[in-house]
This record gives sequence, C-alpha cells and structure tokens, in this order.
Amino acid sequence: MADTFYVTTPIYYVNDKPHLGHVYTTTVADVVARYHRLKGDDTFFLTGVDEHAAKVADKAAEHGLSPQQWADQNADAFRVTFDKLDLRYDDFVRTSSGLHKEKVTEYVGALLKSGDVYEGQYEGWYDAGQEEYVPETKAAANGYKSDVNGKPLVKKSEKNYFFKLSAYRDQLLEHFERHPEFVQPDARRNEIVNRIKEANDIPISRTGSGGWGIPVPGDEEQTIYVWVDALFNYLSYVDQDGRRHYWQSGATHFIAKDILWFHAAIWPALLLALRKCPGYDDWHGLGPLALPKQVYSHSYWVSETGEKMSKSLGNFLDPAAIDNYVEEFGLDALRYFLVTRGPLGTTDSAFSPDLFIEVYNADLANTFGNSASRVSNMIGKYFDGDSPSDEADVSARFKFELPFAKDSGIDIDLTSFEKLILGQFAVYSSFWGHSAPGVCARSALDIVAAVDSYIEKTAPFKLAKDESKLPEVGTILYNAQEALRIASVLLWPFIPHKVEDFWQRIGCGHYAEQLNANDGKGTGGLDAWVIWGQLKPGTPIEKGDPLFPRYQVEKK
Ligand code: ME8
Repeated sequence: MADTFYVTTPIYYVNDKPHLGHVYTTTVADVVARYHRLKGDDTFFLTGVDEHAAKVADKAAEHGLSPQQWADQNADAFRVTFDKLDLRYDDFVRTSSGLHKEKVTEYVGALLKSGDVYEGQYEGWYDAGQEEYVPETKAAANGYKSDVNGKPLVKKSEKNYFFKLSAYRDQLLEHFERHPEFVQPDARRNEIVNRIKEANDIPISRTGSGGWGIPVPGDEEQTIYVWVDALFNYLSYVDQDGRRHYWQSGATHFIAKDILWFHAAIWPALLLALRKCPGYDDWHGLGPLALPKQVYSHSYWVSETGEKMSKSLGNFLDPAAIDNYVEEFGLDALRYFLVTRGPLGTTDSAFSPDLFIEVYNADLANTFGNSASRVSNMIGKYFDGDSPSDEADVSARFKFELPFAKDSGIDIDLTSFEKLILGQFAVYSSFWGHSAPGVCARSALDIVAAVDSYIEKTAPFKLAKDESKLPEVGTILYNAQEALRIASVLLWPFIPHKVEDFWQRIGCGHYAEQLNANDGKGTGGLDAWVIWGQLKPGTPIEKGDPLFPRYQVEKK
C-alpha cells in the first residue's frame, strides 16, 4: 500500500550564494524523495531559504541594497542552482513570503496566549555567525568564542520574549525514549539528551532588527528570533488544504550536525507547546499536531586538508565549480558521488577530485555503463538489435558463485537471476529505512556486477561462433538484459537521467513518463517493475553512446 512521505532540507541563509554543502543535503533529500516516488508513495519534498537573519541585513547593507533585494537575488541563486541540478522539490520556502509570515504570526500568537511564550530579560552570549544564543557554560568552555567559526561571542542584555523550553524537558526525554529512531545516526542522540536534561528557557525575539523579520504579535518593537521563524517553515508550507496530511505523516528532516540542537530539541518542544493550544489539539480534524518522524543529522564535507567547507572559511565548492563537474561528468555523476560517498554518517568526508574520478570510473563507467553497452552490442550483433527470447534452457551448463557473496557459499545457476534480484532487492528496500543510500546503490550495482560475471562465465561471444548455439546465446543475453533492466529501476533515484536514457533504449520509456507525470503521487512502479521477465522478446534494443564514457586521467 502507498505510504505518505514528507522530506525536508534546512532552509539556507541567503547572506551568500549556495555552495556544495547546500547542494549536498538537497541532493540527498532529492534521491530519497525519488525513491519514495518510485515506490508509489505520496511524496512531498520541501527546500528553500531562510531570509530573516541579521547577517542577511548586514550583507545587504554592505552592498547598498535593502535586505529584501539582497534576499531576492540570493534566493534566485539557490533556485537556479537546484534547478540546474534537476532537484525536484515540490515547493521552495521563502520566509519573507506572506504565507509564511502569516502562519508564524499565528503560531507564536497561540504560544503567547497559552503562556509558553512570555516576556523577560536576556543577559548572556550570542554567536552572531550562527545566529545562536549560547548558554554560559558552553560559552566559557569555548573561551567565549564561537565553536563553529572561532569568532568572539557578543554579550547581550535586552528585553526578550522567552519560550518555556524547560517545561518540556520530561516530554522530550520521554519522546526520545519511546522513539529511538527520532534522532539519527544513533551516536548523536546522547549529546542531545544530556543537553535537554539541563535546558533552560530560551529567548525567541530580538530588538533592533530594523524591520527585517516577523514582528512578535502585539509588540512591533520585537522581532521573532530567526531560528524560531525558520523552524516553523516545515509546518507553515504544508499548513494548507491538500498538504496537511504530509505533516501528519511525520516529517523526515535532513540537516547537518551543527543545527541538530534546534531540530531535535527546540523544534519538537515548540510543536508540543503548540499542540496544547486550541485548534492544534485536533488539527483540522486530523488529530493532535504531529511531531517529525526523524531528524537525520549528517556530518560535513571537508576540504582535502580536513577543514569544514563553509562560507566563512571561503573554501567551499561554489556554483561555478559545481557547474564544472556537471559539465565534465554529467549531473548524475555528481549526484551519485555526493550521495554514495558523502558524510551521511558520523564522519566527515573529504571532497577529493581524484576520488571523484575513481568512483565515476569504477561504479558508473566500468559497471553500469559498460554492461549496458556490452549487452546491447551483442544483441545488435547476434540478433539484429531485437531482444532475443529466453526459451533455450542453459541451466545445466554452468554454476557460478556470486561475485559479491564469495564466502557465503551461494551458488546460482545460470537462469536464476530472479533469486539474486530478490535478495538484492530486499537489501535495497531495507537500507533506505536506515538512511544508507550508499548501501542501496551498492545492492543495485551488485546485480550489474553479477551480469558481468555471468557473461564472463557463459561467454556468449564464443558460443555465437556455432550457429546451433544461438538459442542459448539468446537466453543468456535475455537474462543479462533483463537483470540490467531491473538494476536500472533500482538505480533510478541516484542517476535518473542516464537511467531514463537507458529505458528509452530498451523499450521502457513509459517508466519515465509515469514517474515524471505523477504530481508527486508515485507510480507503484518499483514492486511491479522489479518482477522478473517483463522484457518482451522482440523489443528493439538500441545501442547508443556509452552512458558514462570512461574518464581518462592524463598521465603527468
Ligand atoms: O543553518 N557539509 O543555514 P545554512 C555538509 N538557515 N553540509 C553542509 C556544509 C558542509 N560543509 N555546510 C553547510 C542554516 N551544509 C539555517 C537553517 S533550518 C530551519 C535553518 C548544509 O545556510 C547542511 O545541510 O548555514 C547544513 O545544515 C546547512 O547547509 C546549513 O545551511
């Protein structure tokens, strides 16, 4: 049965242009969203920009522009970058939009009424780069400097509105206890749990924003703290007819580790507080306002020398550098590399051009690309380009060991690709749930590797020399082509454009039409398309250019 799936990325600050880190998280979300569409889920994917930060207004002033003008320019740059990479978000958040402002005013208004937001006085430290209030203990531990960019913290003393975070400690801890999957990877959970145990109320407004931001309802002098404004985007953009079921299905938030506290503690606490307010206890007849299903916090891309890639350090791959990779290797190669070799787990990843080329050649050119050419060339040569039939029995001829399961003792007879595929499909399906797309891609490539071994062992190019063996050659090539068709379906979320080319060549162009014309509703294609034996004998198989031409490294 189709599920509902709602996935988000952080909304990115528009003080500067997008860079590889932003492209990374949005690509991960895109790959995961595509998997869910392929699976038939009613899917919604949200990304966008965070505009009301003080640093946006500062940058605008440096350029002699109004904050809105500066935000407009950079919001466009983010959209252009994401669109060029064909990242298929369903909506693009702008926190300066009327829709968002109206909703945030409504949410904060409800919290003021319930008493969970109250007036007080803030005395303490502020990390201007991170737009973050820093508790005394943490500030002292870091020598009163930002633990992210090392700049001195700012001392603040001002009237503020506060959020009663301390009142939600027990409920948050209980939520963590009951839903161990709420924060992923597991290793990040303890740090948050310990911090929740000591959490105090937090300031959620500031003064002197010069009108850039959303006013606290009933107090025009105060602006809602940019982080509270920003977190609410996940709710505000689906708080409309036809979308609310996405929220209630439980959001999956992809973020990086530096903003985990906001997402894993402050955000669910705000939602728990809102849930007590009239209207949110039974939200539009859909039951109590839901909490997110999961906050997945990945690590950083770092430079080859191990420094975090960031705007302030100026060492990131910017849109021009990203364009160069796309031009040289294609969109899909960049997506594939980012998602399968990126810092999804708890360790940082170095972006190394050499590794990029190695992965491109090993996983794309020499595996999927090469196998696709090899099989279609043989079908061209021995069967005039029409898919042969698999009627001849070749099962008695050989047995061979799966290349990726060498020690498992599994032997597979030559016609048993079906078994192999079911096994790989089970791995593929279960690892999406663990946010391990690299494992999923590998399980699809293992099918391709098995096709290669199969061809090596059966050597259809030798058999074809004896005309009486052509029916056997036909069965072998049918099996190889059919296994590649199934592997291609599993690879679609990673390398959709090349897979769609491949589908055109093997008479499956309708898969792409179904996937791309579905309004996010999914097709249910995955289960149906993975069933063995759907390639029709007689289907014209085009040869075409290599899908991933091998990249030759110039010798120095
Ligand atoms: O934090 N490696 O915005 P931001 C991997 N507006 N990912 C990286 C990265 C790196 N080196 N650098 C950045 C904000 N990212 C807030 C978020 S959400 C309600 C508000 C990615 O422009 C990563 O996803 O600083 C990180 O969480 C995000 O960009 C931070 O973007």
